[in-house]
Amino acid sequence: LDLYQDGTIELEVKLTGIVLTGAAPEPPQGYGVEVAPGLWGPNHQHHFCVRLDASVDGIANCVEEINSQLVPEDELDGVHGSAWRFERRVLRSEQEAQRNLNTASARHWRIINRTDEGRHFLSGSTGYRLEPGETAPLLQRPGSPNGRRALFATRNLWVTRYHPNERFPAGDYPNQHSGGAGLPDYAADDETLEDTDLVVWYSFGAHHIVRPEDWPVMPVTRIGFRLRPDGFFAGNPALDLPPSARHCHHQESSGR
Ligand SMILES: [Cu+2]
Repeated sequence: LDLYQDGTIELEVKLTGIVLTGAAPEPPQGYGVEVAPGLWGPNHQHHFCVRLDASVDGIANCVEEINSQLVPEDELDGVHGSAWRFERRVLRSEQEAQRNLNTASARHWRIINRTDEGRHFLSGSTGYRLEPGETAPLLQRPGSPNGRRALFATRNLWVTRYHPNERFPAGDYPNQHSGGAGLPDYAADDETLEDTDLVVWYSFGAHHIVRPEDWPVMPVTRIGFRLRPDGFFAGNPALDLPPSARHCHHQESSGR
């Protein structure tokens, strides 16, 4: 986890280690890749879910979704066809706040404080943007044991009302329930999510079709996401930083 001088918070998951292998003269077609003579690495995925106990300017928060679209042709004033606009929509309840990425509309989310307690520098509400990174869809049959237990990974974004005992996206005992524990259970009562104490859950995954280069030990693959100030500061917060210590030293030693 890194906090940068422009207010960006980045979570980086780094995957490395030794891939599991099987021994066969040839890997089964489509299920794996040969990594060394007679040795193959099977297809697999790595799924993560991060619990973000959000507080933007206090606990009265909302999460909104932002989608961008081309302006319909019949609304166009100009002739260039390049006009596009975004729409923001507050996710109002726990059932509504189960969302997936959509690259076609550059979808992302924003944790906001629109109450009077929030600082309002400009016309918008105070906010922090959840900026997705690379991810992979969960490939498990919905009714299968894994599919029922890993329901958290079927949505990139979940938002739930804060409850101190709701801490684990796959439930307290991920491998020992028959399905539906964790996030689906937390969201089942469909509590409202407007201007209240929220928990934002972000699920993302790494899709691993093994490469020969992942053998005998895998170089690091990175996945993750960023939280970036979006209406949180009145301008670029990195403009008034003091000069670096190295720069100061140089000025002193050169007598300037
Ligand atoms: Cu892997």
